[in-house]
Parts: sequence; C-alpha cells; structure tokens
Amino acid sequence: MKRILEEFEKAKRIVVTAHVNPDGDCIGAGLALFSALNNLNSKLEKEERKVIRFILQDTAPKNTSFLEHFLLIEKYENIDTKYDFDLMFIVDCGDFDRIGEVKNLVKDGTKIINIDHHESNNNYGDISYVDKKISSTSELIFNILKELNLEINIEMGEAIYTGILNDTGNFSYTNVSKDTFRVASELREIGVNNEKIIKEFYDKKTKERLRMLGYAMSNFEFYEDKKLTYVFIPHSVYENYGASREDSEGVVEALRSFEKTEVALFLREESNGLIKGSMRSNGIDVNKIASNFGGGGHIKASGFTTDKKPEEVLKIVLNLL
Ligand SMILES: [Mn+2]
Repeated sequence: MKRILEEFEKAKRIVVTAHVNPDGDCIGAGLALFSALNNLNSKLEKEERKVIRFILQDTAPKNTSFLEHFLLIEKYENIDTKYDFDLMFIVDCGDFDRIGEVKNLVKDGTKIINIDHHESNNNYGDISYVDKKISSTSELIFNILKELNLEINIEMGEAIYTGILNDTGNFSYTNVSKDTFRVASELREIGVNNEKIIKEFYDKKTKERLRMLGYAMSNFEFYEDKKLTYVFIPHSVYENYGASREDSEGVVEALRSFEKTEVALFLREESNGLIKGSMRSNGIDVNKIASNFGGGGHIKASGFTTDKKPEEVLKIVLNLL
C-alpha cells in the first residue's frame, strides 16, 4: 500500500480504469478510488496537482448513474489517444487485456497498479494488490483507503456499497464474509442509505430489461443429466425489444435460480456476431470452464467471449461438466 502512495506521488497524469462491459463493482470501486485520488490531489499545492481521469472502454451501466461523479466517467472513444499517462490504476479486472481499448493509453514507462479479486487474476502490473477471497474489489478499495488513513465520505461509501451489492447478489453469495458485513456496517455508520441504493441499483428496471428477462425465462432449456440451465439470446431479440447489453443483466442469475440447476449458462450474440458467455454455478468451477474460451472470473461466476457458434459452445460446456 505504501508503494501505491509512492507511485501516486511520483505521477503527473493518472488514469483509473476497469473491465469492458463494466458492472456495479467496476464502477463502485473505480469511483471510490477516483474520489480518493482527487481528494489527495486537492491537498497538493496548485502547481503540483495531477491530472486524474476515469476512462472505460464501454458505457457505465445506467443503474449506477445515481453515484456521485458518475458523469466524470469518460468513454475511451472520446479520448485523445496521444495523451500520455504515467500511472494507470486497473480495478476489478482479472486480466490486463480485459480493459479493452483503454490499453492503448499505456505507453513506455506507464506504471500499472492492479487492484482486484478475481480467481483468474495473474498478478499483472508493476504493483498487484489481489485478494481472491474478498467479496468485491469495492470491499478491497475500502480496506486500502482505511489502511492509508484516507477519508471515506458518504458518496464514496455509496459507491463501495453498490460494488459490494453487485458482487454479493445483495449479500446472498458465499463470498460474503464477516468482514463484508463489518464493512457494510461501517458504511451504514457514515450515513450510507442502503434502502436508497437497493432502490436505485436493483429495483429500478427498464421495460426493455423486464422484456429480456421474460424472453430468457420463456426460452431456457434444462439439461437434466448435467444439471445445466441454458439460454441463448440472438442479437435480433435485442433489436426487437430495443434492448442493449445491460438489459440482459440478471438473466444468468435468474437461470441459476431454477431449483434443479447446478450450472447456468447464458449466451448472447453481440452486434459484431461474437458470442458473449456468462456462467454461474452452485459450486462447480466455472472459472475453469470459461478459461477454455479464453475467459475467466470466479469459481461460481465467470464469463468469456468467443467466435464459436452457440450450439458449439453449449456442446463444449456439456462435455466439460
Ligand atoms: Mn468484482
């Protein structure tokens, strides 16, 4: 942690980033870190102040837009790529390549700090701070800020709380430890309103999102011998409902909720024809299965992108189970 501060002090231009198709944990951890760095920056003499930006390849999910500084998150396509950063913080990203096009901002001499909790993390970067047991990168960021004696205000607390909710399925998965509850309790103490965050982050669903869930729930299949629940959503269905990628968030969790399921597999076709896979399990190592397609994640939750046909992906997964 001392080295993280040292790198911050040395750097002039800093970028915070996270994985493509960002989720609540990326945004929560990223915004909390971004705010902490900005707070540190504001204490410096004017001429010593740094440039700090939060840049992602893809648009942040709408249901995180209630978080403070959400509007300061920038999209890679709007960035001048000649811009030189000397320090990059990568949060919630198991693999360096998963930051997508943002990696073009890395130049000779750009230091990389990897802060993450994915099972598949390979400790890339000049400094890697990876805790594979912790619930979320947001919980990890909380610990880092605490350890460094940096202030955590309500807005940062809300971001962290959102990230924890995202990765623990509202405190329902096995990755919730007593420390996760302790962090939640400390956040509650500084004034984080859990009811408000649940409402904003979980309960407000667009019509498109409910329609996509309806489609998935009407069309899933169950492979009894392997206890696999599966659905594929072609791109045309997204077009029919005017839905975007984030409108099918929650589909894979709903698949897993079928009482007989051991493994849930959700495949969706992207506009470029590639297949994006998400897996959830009740214990079977789906990180390993996803790695067969060049993806990864956690033991019970993983993802991948592939140019294989959906039927082919399904066949491979069934064979691996
Ligand atoms: Mn995460």
